Amino acid sequence: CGGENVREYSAAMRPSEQELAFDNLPGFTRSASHFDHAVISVESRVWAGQRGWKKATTAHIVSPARGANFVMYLADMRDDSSAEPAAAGVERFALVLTGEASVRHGKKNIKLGPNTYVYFPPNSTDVLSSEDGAGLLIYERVYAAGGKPVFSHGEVEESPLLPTGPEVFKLRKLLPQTADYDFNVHIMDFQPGEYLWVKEVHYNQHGLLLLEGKGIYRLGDKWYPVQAGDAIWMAPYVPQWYAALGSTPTRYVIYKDTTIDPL
Ligand code: UGY
Ligand code: MN
Repeated sequence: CGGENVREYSAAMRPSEQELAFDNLPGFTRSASHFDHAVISVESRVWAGQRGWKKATTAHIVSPARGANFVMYLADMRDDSSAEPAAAGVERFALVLTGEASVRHGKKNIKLGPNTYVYFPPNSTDVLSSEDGAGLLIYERVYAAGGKPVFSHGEVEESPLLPTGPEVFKLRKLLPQTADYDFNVHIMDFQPGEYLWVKEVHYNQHGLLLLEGKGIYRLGDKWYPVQAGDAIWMAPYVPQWYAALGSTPTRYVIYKDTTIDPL
């Protein structure tokens, strides 16, 4: 035996030498879709053009097509791209993930670098653009609160930390907590080993993007390993719980509808 006919089966003994990675397994994905939740992991993004977005593509993650009262999508703005205002009656929130965007608001030209956000109230005519490209997370919903929400923008890190009762995670809310707003956007930070104290079940809906770190998300009776870049849809009343794992902190951004009487 031996010579040219030697045939070794090293995949079982030395998988890394064969570039065998769990992520590259053909057809394998952690993405999952159920009536009350979905995991849309990084490898499942589908980019397409969208009306109103010039020199940009978008990847939708959540929309009313799955029963949500909002849309959540990523926008990949290339050089000299722009976004027309949202449709009449629709409010829009954008978090800058990468690059730089700008907003012309009245006479002001506002620059928005990574980790900044902007909120456009319904019927805003402000145009969002990018000279050199930007990656954005966008939430939109048909405004339903009957108040007077106003244009705002800011830096995530400058938003104050809020009390969280028995919870250990750090919490920021990027929109004012008044009845003028029908949703808020929370930024939540966990150290490795920290987890949600409340095993939450609530009427509110969520659209979540994991920005940093990794851990386990429990949704209904399923347990999902998740990492930075993954997104999650949570329908009303889905049991939800998270534990941050690994050696680096978790940060996620999460949409939560508010102030509407559930009846
Ligand atoms: O505010 C919330 O409902 C939030 N703590 N939920 C979550 O992180 N799944
Ligand atoms: Mn929740």
